[in-house]
Amino acid sequence: MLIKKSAPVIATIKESEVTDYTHYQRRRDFLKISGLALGGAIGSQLVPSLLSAQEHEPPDMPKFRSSQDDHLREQLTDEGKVTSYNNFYELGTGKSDPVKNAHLLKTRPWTIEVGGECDKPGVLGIEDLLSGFDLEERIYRLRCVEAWSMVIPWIGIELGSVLKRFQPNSRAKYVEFVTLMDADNLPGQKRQILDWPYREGLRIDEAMHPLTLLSVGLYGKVLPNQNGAPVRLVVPWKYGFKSIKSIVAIRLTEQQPATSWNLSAPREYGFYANVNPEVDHPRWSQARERKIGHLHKTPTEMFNGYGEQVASMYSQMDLSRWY
Ligand SMILES: Nc1nc2c(c(=O)[nH]1)N[C@H]1C(S)=C(S)[C@@H](COP(=O)(O)O)O[C@H]1N2
Ligand SMILES: [Mo]
Repeated sequence: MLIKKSAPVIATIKESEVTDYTHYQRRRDFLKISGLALGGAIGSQLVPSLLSAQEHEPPDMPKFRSSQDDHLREQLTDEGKVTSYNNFYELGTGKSDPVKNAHLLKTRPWTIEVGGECDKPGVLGIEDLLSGFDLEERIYRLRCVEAWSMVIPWIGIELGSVLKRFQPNSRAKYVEFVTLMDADNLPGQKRQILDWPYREGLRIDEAMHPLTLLSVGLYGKVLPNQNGAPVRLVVPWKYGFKSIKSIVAIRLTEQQPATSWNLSAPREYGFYANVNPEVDHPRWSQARERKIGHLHKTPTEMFNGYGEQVASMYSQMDLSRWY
């Protein structure tokens, strides 16, 4: 009878539409929910409250194409670590602050304003992004400038395919990204930790590179708030601070945009910030990194291991120098 009471919850799961992986995840979610119902013996009262809570939450992750990268899949960082050890200064500077304060980030309604040097500027609603593009899973290494790393199964869309819809013109040499500004709700923005809102940028060829992702999910699910919901950038060959979270604006520009970390400490955080074991941060070495969940440090790879795909973009740069 428990199953019957929970039926409205199951009804949202269209098994024929999801990959094996999301099926597995949703089954786990369903078991969690029915476990809850069992615990609170007054199941009939619990179900309506669960449903009304769901109305205010983002929808389930739509269908996506799974990654075939079995090699990286074997190295995945635990989901619990990916979603509880975070850098998201708007939600606090401690690693466990973002998950604690995640509820303070309001992700609906959500739009991304796309403008600047393009022929078709416009506004992209998060629902259009989720339904109007092919979603795919990409398992990427993420290397933070603080010398730790993770392996994360993102779900997203190539940024280039999104940008093309807005028809960048010939003056578009760079792309600027801006995070939500909401000092009333985001505790970090009440303090002058950074020059808010958080801003990042890429050169246009980096933005159009097929590895560059706009991510809307991870581990088969909608992106958790602490990881930058509802949409964040992922640029796997660059230090993690380039992968800006909770994006509300994208602007195509002729000049290199100012970026938050570069503004706050220009000697420590460059615009390019390509992962480079040979160029140390002024205050620590970048030669090795700590993979979260592993005991020993491992050597850092040039371009975080993506050199084969991206090195040609930097053939004019002296890679022993800092950028
Ligand atoms: N808006 C915003 N984006 C951000 C940050 C931030 O503080 N604010 N931190 C960055 C840093 S330093 C890293 S390492 C990654 C961390 O992403 P994760 O918490 O999903 O692992 O997000 C990046 N994007
Ligand atoms: Mo970082």
